[in-house]
Amino acid sequence: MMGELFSSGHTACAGCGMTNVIINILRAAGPDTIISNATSCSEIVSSQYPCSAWRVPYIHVAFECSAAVASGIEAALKRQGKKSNVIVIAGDGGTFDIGLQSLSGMVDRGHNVLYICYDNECYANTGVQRSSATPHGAWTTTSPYGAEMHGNPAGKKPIAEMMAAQGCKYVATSSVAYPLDIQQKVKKALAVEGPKFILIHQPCTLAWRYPPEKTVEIARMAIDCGLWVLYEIENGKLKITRRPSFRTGVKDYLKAQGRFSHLTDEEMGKIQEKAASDWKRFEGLEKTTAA
Ligand SMILES: Cc1ncc(C[n+]2csc(CCOP(=O)(O)OP(=O)(O)O)c2C)c(N)n1
Repeated sequence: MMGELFSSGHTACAGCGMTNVIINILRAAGPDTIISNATSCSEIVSSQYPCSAWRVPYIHVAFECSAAVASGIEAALKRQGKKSNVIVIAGDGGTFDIGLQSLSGMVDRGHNVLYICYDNECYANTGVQRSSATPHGAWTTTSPYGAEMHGNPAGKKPIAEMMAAQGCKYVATSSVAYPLDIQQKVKKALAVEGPKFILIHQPCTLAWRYPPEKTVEIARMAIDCGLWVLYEIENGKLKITRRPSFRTGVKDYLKAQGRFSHLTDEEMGKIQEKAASDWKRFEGLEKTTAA
């Protein structure tokens, strides 16, 4: 018995959610899978020469080309008459920012590849810089707080909706808090022919500044307060896959993390308002696209 396809012995931080994300991706995908992995925490902790935590074929590629390399792998397999799951795993920096053009090219050419971004809302591996996935108001080393700035002045890029708009056959959001949700969505995506995209929320103990044992709790809070919405978009139809109870307030979620500790009540109130209007928008999209 080999155990997990992503082995223990990697060098991730205590409490890192990303390794659980990968374990659950591979539980769903199985051994007939080829991984193209962008430079990120997931690569640094899993493939330090001469060791590897990967028990499936794996290639580490430059930050900006994970989707381009996966496209080439898929095209080569097709030419040889072979079929394996081809999956990209990349962080938010490698997806929302630096790998965006190669991801968009992959979707444009219609490759049969599943692109998965684990979203820890910053460039974690290089010491916590802001990415275009960093939420509004969050501290990072490049969005500090002081006289000039009060955390990240921008908001999150709507990458999943952008991928749906560009024509991905299957788009979903998921979270490290719900391993079966990850597995179901990965299985569903792999059954669809063409480009597909999954965005998985993954709290980072180091960057978000909370105790390592709280990763799953924080991830659940994000969903329950409405700041992280779980949904699928298939053939242009959006379906919310988990409805929050709203027993957690946005303020509870923000106050549980050091990266938001500088926010005033007024700033937190604005984030609450934005969460409420986003939730309304998703509910509206669910109704109108189902029609
Ligand atoms: C073109 C390029 N720019 C910058 C870097 C330096 N770099 C390596 S990993 C990394 C951070 C990756 O962030 P993200 O994709 O969000 O993944 P995470 O580290 O959070 O897992 C950076 C900036 C690089 N390797 N290549």
